[in-house]
Amino acid sequence: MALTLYYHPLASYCWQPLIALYENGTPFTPHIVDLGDPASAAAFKKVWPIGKFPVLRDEARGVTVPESTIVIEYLAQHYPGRTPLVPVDPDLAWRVRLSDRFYDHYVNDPMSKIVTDRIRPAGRNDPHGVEEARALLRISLGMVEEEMAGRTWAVGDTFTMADCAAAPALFYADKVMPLGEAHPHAAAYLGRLMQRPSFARVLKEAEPYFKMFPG
Ligand SMILES: N[C@@H](CCC(=O)N[C@@H](CS)C(=O)NCC(=O)O)C(=O)O
Repeated sequence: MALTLYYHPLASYCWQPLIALYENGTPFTPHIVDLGDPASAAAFKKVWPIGKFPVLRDEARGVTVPESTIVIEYLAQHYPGRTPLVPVDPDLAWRVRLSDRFYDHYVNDPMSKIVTDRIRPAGRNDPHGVEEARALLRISLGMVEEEMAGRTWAVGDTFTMADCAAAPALFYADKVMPLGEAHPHAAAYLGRLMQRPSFARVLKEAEPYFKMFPG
């Protein structure tokens, strides 16, 4: 198979290309990377020395594509399917890219900061950084709540790359800062995302690993 996805089933950023691949039924070889296993980590760093996943390898075109957003852009361009995840309309396209950036930088990143602080070695925690992350996440979730009051999907009328970014970000944000009654529209949006077959499949496949989630 031409496409190989290097990923871990629990990793939030990896869920984005997985959702995209499942949306379009794109065939690929899943390659699970275990960063806790020195051999697996070393082999992965030969593919992408930065050592962060997801990374897509396309043997047919001889390219290695890192970064969740760029993987989805690449798939949309070279392996399009029934769900066009990046709109053709240029104005809709920049809105989708902005929303994708928003969910990555202002929801997923602060959520990840809060989660990864829990697995730092004793005495190496960063309470100030976590406090800043919680403050940013509070603002971002407030913005999502306002936005989703009048929308079904993140941008426009259809499921796009922005929803691929929102799904893992909101799923895990809800674990560290429960959306609860204060964010009914964001919570309803997360519910819609979880019912989407592509994301439901990602969650099902992550189930055996959820016991590894800290907290
Ligand atoms: N900007 C990157 C972020 C990727 C990222 O941070 N991935 C996490 C997993 S969700 C990772 O590789 N963590 C392992 C590490 O940082 O060592 C993207 O969008 O793909």
